[in-house]
Amino acid sequence: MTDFSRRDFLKLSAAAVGALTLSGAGEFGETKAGAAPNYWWQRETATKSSYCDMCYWHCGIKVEVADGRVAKIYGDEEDPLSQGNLCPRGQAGVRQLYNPDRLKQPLINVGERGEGDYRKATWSEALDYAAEELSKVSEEWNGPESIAWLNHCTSGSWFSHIAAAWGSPNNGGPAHSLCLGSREIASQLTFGLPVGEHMPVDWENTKFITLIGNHIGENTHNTLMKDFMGAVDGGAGLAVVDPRYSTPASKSDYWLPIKPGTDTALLLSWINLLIRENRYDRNYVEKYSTGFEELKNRVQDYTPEWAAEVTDLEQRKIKEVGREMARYRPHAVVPPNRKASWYGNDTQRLRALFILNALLGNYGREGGFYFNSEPWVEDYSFPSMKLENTGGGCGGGGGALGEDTLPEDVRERADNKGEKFLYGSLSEPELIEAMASEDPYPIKGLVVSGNNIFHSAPKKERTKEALKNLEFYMAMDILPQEHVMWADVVLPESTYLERYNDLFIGHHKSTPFISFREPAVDPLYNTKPGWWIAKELGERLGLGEYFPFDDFEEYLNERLGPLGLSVEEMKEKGIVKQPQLSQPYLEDFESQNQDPPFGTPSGKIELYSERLEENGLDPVPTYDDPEEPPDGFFRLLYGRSPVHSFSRTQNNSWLSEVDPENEVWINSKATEKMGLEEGEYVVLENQDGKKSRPIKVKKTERIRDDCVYMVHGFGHDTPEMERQDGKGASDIEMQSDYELDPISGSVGMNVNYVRVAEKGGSS
Ligand SMILES: Nc1nc2c(c(=O)[nH]1)N[C@H]1C(S)=C(S)[C@@H](COP(=O)(O)OP(=O)(O)OC[C@H]3O[C@@H](n4cnc5c(=O)[nH]c(N)nc54)[C@H](O)[C@@H]3O)O[C@H]1N2
Ligand SMILES: Nc1nc2c(c(=O)[nH]1)N[C@H]1C(S)=C(S)[C@@H](COP(=O)(O)OP(=O)(O)OC[C@H]3O[C@@H](n4cnc5c(=O)[nH]c(N)nc54)[C@H](O)[C@@H]3O)O[C@H]1N2
Ligand code: SF4
Ligand SMILES: [Mo]
Repeated sequence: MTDFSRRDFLKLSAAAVGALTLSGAGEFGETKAGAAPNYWWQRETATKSSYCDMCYWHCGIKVEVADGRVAKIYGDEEDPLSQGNLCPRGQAGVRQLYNPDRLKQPLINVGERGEGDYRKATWSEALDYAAEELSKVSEEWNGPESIAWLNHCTSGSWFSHIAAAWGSPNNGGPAHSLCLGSREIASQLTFGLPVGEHMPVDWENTKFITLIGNHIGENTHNTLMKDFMGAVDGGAGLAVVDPRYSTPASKSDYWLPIKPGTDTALLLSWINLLIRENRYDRNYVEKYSTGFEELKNRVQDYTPEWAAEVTDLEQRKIKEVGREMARYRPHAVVPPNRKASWYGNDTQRLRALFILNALLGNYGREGGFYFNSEPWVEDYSFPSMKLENTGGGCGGGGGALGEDTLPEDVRERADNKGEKFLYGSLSEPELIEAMASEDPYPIKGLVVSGNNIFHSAPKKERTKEALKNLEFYMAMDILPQEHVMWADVVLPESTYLERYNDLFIGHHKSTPFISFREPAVDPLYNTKPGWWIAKELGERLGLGEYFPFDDFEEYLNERLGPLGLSVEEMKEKGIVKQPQLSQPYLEDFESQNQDPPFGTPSGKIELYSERLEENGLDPVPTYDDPEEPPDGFFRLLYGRSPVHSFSRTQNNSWLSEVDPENEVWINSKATEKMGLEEGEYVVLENQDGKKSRPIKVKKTERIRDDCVYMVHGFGHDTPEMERQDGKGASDIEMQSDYELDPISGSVGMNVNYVRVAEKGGSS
């Protein structure tokens, strides 16, 4: 019997807001109803230590609490990442906590999947039911590999932990295949080292920067923006390669409005120019790299003259920028972008970018890339698990280049049937395809935590088919996002201001540090922290030995003990920097008679990759033209709003006020041809006839006329979250196609095209 439907859910939310306001915890209610005005000096105040979770940069924060309510969040001055400052999203964390639309209690689906008929449940009811259903799937199908785990939040690693302990290889998240996987694999292939979460660019010493895509300033990772602007303010030259006049392009000395998808040609032509004009760092290349002669032979034809034709850029500008790089080397750097998955040839594009950096002699040199110093923290000593914990968490998924060694009774991952790609962690869209097609084997259970599978993975319709094909689907989230309201069991997590999480282990140049999160306030509603939810579920699945701690302080104390630290001390400090012998540059290794730290088989920078050659792939990047948009269509490009994180903050009252909906950037010449006005609404249609929600036109000369652009994360279909429901359009709705990278398994979504199908509509 249906206890309550979507409509009731809305009513319930409204009632809950009312109740909350009365209890002083309403979204805007700062005082307790009925109480005398409560001035701040009369309040009981406390300062709590944590790190921000509004994005994965994880700036260290201090949280001011007054009478049990969070009053303000600010940057921890001791923290190398925030350095005392937060971006708008970081400050708006308080509105995530007091968002009236939050999930408030566990829910069990009582209708058809996707229709949103739920009944309220207690935690033990929901967890008993979930464990029973997951065990049934495992028994009736093919063991734990019949259940997939998709995680992308700070607590998600506990679900990956269950997957690893139980034995499901189908465990991962979006961070590899939809974000930085190809960049990480390319860096591993070339240098034998990852780029990692916090890109090790030596901004403070650089003299010339070339950004390819990489829209720093719209992509607002706190320290990255500061370091970048510090370099530009300090006089570093800047070239920006982007089909769009992006925020960094507006600060640049050279804007190269490249034809989308042709970047590898440009990079190869710079490699060609450095070699032909003998401007590369010969000593560095001889000393630290292998394969230079092969590289030289293979890039002979990729001249700037040729590239000018292919990329639609001025030959003069290509040459000038190439020569500027050479002039400033090794203090010239071409940082890789983070969202590296664009066109399906991404590992090779990033290989070209890293080879260019190597010719500039900048890797491990001042003003180029430094070597990271990770802090030393011991892992918790869990009993040995069936599989390695490969997935989830944040920013993860670099993907080792080693062989998979699965126990004999565990099947291969379902996402890489027939070894479609060579290396890399789980490819989320390929896993979803496997779930929908039951090929190579049926996956009948799915657990999603902190991953908006309807907004981050292309082919949304296919994702829906995959969900319909499941026997059991559970989601843990903080908001009733559309994909959450398809789940059979919905588990409401406490927000980051209400829970413990694991230590955050980071670095900023030569400063390795750990930061600590404690709950700033008690959880609101009937929500629970992710570690608790995973532990309770794990115990019910017979995996209790993998959660051998009673509470999270006990877990943290075991990790902190060897460092001479404790939870009590960390509550005070928040951040602990480790005095570690730091070797940011190659010369530091040389002065200590140590080999350079390149982790490739040759111990050198591999300009020519024998590993790729052995696998029938190009050992040196080559260039292929991208497919052209069909007649009358534009290529759809997408990026970030500076005040939103992906699709997760559109419902935040402060952030939605600043940026309530997205726009589609269309070149003014094209708008004139189509008779479109600035600010009018249009419906877009893609190459497969998929239509968007109405979106406002931004008429601009800041974009080429063969592509259009929109910010990702809008266009939600979520009646449960009124503030974001139907605002703007979703790029994912238009991304019904993708190209798979044969090296990393990442998926390029810049291969979708749109046209203006209709005028009118509204948001
Ligand atoms: N405010 C905010 N900041 C964020 C995030 C967020 O959600 N909000 N997300 C974070 C995450 S996880 C990521 S991965 C990063 C992503 O941020 P970046 O790594 O900077 O993303 P890119 O894909 O490089 O940037 C998109 C830019 O590439 C351009 N572009 C598109 N196609 C091409 C092309 O063919 N060639 C070239 N040269 N340029 C092209 C677009 O016009 C746009 O300016 O942002 C991070 N920072
Ligand atoms: N079309 C398109 N797709 C993309 C991208 C793009 O630019 N365009 N970008 C790609 C990139 S670079 C990335 S990194 C991925 C990001 O992929 P996702 O991580 O899936 O991105 P979000 O849209 O932020 O979804 C996060 C989900 O976690 C929930 N959530 C937020 N905080 C918490 C929490 O504390 N606990 C729990 N349990 N849940 C929480 C949110 O409500 C939301 O449902 O998307 C990728 N996919
Ligand atoms: S960059 Fe902004 S949202 Fe991200 S962790 Fe820092 S303050 Fe939070
Ligand atoms: Mo990302």
